[in-house]
Amino acid sequence: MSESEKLSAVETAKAVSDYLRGDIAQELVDNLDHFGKDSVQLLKNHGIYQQDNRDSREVGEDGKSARQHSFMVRTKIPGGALTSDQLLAELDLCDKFGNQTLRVTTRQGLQLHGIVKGDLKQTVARINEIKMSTLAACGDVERNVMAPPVPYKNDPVHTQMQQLAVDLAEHLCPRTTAYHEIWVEDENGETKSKLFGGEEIEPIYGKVYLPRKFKSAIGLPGDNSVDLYAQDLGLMAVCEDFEIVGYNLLVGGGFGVTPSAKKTFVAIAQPLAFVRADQAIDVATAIIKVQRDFGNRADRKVARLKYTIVDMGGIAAFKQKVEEYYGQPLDPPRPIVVSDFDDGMGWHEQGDGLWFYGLNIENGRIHDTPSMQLKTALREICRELQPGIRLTPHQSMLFTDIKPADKDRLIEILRRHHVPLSEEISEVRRWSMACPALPTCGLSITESERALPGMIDQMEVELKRLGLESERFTVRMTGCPNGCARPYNSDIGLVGKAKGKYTVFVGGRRLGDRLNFIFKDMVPAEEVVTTLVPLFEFFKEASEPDETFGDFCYRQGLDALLARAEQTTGA
Ligand code: SRM
Repeated sequence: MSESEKLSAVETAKAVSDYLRGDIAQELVDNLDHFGKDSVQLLKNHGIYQQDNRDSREVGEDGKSARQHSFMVRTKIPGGALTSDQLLAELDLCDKFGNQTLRVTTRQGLQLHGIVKGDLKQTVARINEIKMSTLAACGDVERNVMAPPVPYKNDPVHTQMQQLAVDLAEHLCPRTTAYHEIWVEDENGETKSKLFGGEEIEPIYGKVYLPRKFKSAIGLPGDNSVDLYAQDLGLMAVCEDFEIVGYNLLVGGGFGVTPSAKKTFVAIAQPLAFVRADQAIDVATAIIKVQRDFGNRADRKVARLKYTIVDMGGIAAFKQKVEEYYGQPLDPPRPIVVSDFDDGMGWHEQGDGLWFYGLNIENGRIHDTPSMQLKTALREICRELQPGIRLTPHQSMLFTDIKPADKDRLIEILRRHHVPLSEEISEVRRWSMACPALPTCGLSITESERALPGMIDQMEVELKRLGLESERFTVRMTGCPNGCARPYNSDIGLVGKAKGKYTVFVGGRRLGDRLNFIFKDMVPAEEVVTTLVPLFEFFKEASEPDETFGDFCYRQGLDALLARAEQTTGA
């Protein structure tokens, strides 16, 4: 960083925070319903976001909007694996302290919303009591490490990937004791959790942690459900004789972008090197240390790894620096390409005599409504059948280790609570995702989770009319351009641009290894589906055998798609 560049405010807050302590403990017990500016930033590293319900913002007498603050609490769950008891405890927390909903995130985590400040300590302490953690679920650190959730046991591959997610997450977890002091210790200084150690130093991060968030995922060429190409660091397993021999490392993916700031961009990760399985954690650590030392600490908009790679002169120069930090040259990446995506929905034999069932959860939201009691059904399943739980990177859930004799019972519980079975929902709904957006997200420009289901209803009608209902393509929506539902590599991406208006992207694909492109901008919500219909019709007429919708749009290119749309609408 040049002398003239000033550190960003977040950097200064971290530097003087004494390893993420700041004034959080003092402010936690003051009589305000919110935290001060610096604490709000530091809290993210503790897995906590200060928010307010934007639906109920009131305008005060001074003309300024008055906010009632509450908090989002995110639990980091490597590989999305948890127990029935842990899920039950999170469900209890959402009822006791939250807004009665629990949300499966796009990174296999869980989010509670609507926690008021006075209940934060009890909430976080309880999460630690059940041997989970919110530490580093957000913030300028390694975030939740993803891994394919499907629990196949026929060979060691899936178990090894899950284990690496746990090991990497543990290795890269901040070591500060601030988290425990603030959230977990009781009045006698006793801690209820034994999960994290008590070293005061941060051997990997140092005093100011990373310049920005850092995201890693482990995947397979045959199962890129974790979206390896959207990660700062993707580890693509290379298998021989049904064993993982190593990983192709992909670096510099990232989907955050500010359309008005030309210096920002969306990026698909690029291949860096092949590493043996036993080198993976050390090389990942070297990559993180390079980002720690060379990432931009003056401008957070361009501080992710994708920008560091460009600033360093490209992938070759970056690799050289990683080799220097690792202490050895790295092999070139192996020539493998991604070939599939396993969302795990429906019934599958695990390979050990037991079964798993993948339940699609629309946009990850677990709640009870008058027409569907998903939360109650999950409680009954967890209490009675005690399955293992895996959260998927597609905001859904797998019930694992089900005995053959319990399969009918699981389905009966779901049916009795009117929960749609994965086999009964349309392909377009199954492959859709939306971020929370309004009312909780402070960054959202327009609706997402509350808007997408209605658009999917309309798409279902159109796709059925055209006989395209069995086509598999991803539809991902976000309420702003930050990319939380990974809309930039999907077949169809709908990105909030202004209130009630979306940028429509097409031409990505389920495999996740290609960016889509803008088809139309500033499309009003009510016209999104009608904007897409001419493309569905074109696809129906002119696609090649086995061509996906995204591949078709990509092959045709923007001009042909626009020409077709004009022909149809006369626009
Ligand atoms: Fe995200 C910020 C929700 C996955 C890119 N994201 C936010 C915040 C915390 C808003 C904020 O900063 O105040 C959102 C909280 C809203 C709420 O009410 O819950 C939020 N992001 C989410 C979740 C919950 C969306 C979901 O539907 O599940 C996901 C939580 C995952 C987890 O468990 O950790 C989530 N966010 C993502 C992803 C997808 C991924 O990681 O695979 C991305 C794109 C990939 C990437 O990071 O490049 C993503 N979120 C962002 C960004 C843009 C980052 C950037 O490089 O510019 C922000 C804004 C920021 O960091 O400044 C953001």
